[in-house]
Amino acid sequence: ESTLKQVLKQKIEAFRPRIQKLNKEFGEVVIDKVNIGQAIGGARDVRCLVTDISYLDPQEGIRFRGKTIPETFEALKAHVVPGGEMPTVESFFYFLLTGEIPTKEQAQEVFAEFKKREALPQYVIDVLRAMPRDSHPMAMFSAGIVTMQRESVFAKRYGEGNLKKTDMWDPMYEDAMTLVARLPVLAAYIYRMKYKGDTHIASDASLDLGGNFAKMIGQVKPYDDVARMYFILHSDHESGNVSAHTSHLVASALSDAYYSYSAGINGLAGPLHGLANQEVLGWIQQTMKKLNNQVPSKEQLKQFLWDTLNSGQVIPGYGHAVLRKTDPRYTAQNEFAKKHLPNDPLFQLVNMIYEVAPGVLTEHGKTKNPWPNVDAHSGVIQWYYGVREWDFYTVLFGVGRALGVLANLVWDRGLGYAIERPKSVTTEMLEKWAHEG
Ligand code: FCX
Repeated sequence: ESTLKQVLKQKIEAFRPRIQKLNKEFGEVVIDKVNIGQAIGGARDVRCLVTDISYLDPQEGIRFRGKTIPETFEALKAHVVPGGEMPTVESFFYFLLTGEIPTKEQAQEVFAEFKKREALPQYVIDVLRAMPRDSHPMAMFSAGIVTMQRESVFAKRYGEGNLKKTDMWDPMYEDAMTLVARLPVLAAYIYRMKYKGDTHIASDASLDLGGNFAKMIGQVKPYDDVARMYFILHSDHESGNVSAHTSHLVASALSDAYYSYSAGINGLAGPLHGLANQEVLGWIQQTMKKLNNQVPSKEQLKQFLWDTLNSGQVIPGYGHAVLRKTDPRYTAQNEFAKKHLPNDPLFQLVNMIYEVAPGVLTEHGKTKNPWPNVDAHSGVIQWYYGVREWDFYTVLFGVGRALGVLANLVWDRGLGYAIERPKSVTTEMLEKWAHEG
């Protein structure tokens, strides 16, 4: 049994009494109340989910296991790949799951586990190939994931009829490890099949998850670091976002990781969520096209932003349901780009949008947050390195998001979280309560 699994077992067992005590002794303590606006408005800000993997502060942004993004990178610096600047996804996943920084040996074990599990079954390839080639890569990604459900260790063990609730995290962990290991291979297969003339590059047994992904899609250094950075930055954003929440909700019915994460991917595919990174690039390209590929002036840019808003569209990459400042995931990418592509015209345009859009959105007066989110930046770095098929960008998000979602699902099982079942009311009831004040 791997060290990671042993550490997890001990951590979960030590943690479980905290949840049991809270539930039994303090279950009645009120932590929030809900108003009509929240019932109609997507349960915004209602505190009704629990996770210890990450926490999103409206002002400072995400913390993974208590650490900000710069602190996370700093803590994992022993796991930076030689010659690069980003830590391995393997070491980060260990950290997300356990809250501990792994030793070199522990990270190496994760690496070996992933290698053992990563091969994409032929039947997945057959399913992908049966889909129309112009299917959106997110539809292919989701289908590929759900197709592998037949291999779920959780579903099998549950079906055997003697799986104790306190042991459920174990087969969930097994499925999570297999899925994380296979997702980059699945994503790379889709990429090469759809966009690179159906030519494929074999997985390299010597490369870590990020480096191997870069190689399999046909990229060279420093794109391996771009891949590691992307997967880490997109991993987790607490529990209420659509992809994480969907996965948690589906898993709460004791559906396995394949069903759950495929569902999460379907949510990530929406333009208000993960698809925004593809939309940003589309928007930028459209803007450049109108100007015969010249970088616009600030005045012109302001006009384009207003045109977008006036036509009833959102400015993709700006605004957030929880954040109220610039997303530190945007900042991390911006710093990387400053170092590696300072003179890229699209990068300069992204910076110009950052100077202009918050003012326009503030004047427009609707959004509660005029600042950029993660998606405002991600496409431009991909484009620079030659990954220009922008409908693939959300798949990259999806490979990364699995790290957080699946870590959460393992803990959900470990702590025995209940099937989700919020209560709905009728409009008539709302009107009655509105009338009563
Ligand atoms: N451009 C124009 N209008 C915006 C806007 C934007 N970027 N962001 C919010 N608004 C509008 C909303 O559409 C809403 O208008 P309405 O009252 O007419 O419905 C109003 O401002 C209030 O919305 P707000 O409370 O600020 O934001 P929400 O929590 O409802 O929505 C998202 C949050 C992220 C969905 C919203 O800001 C948006 O649509 N942004 C653009 C798409 C995007 O970038 N999504 C990616 C987010 C993220 F990081 C991710 O999940 O990947």
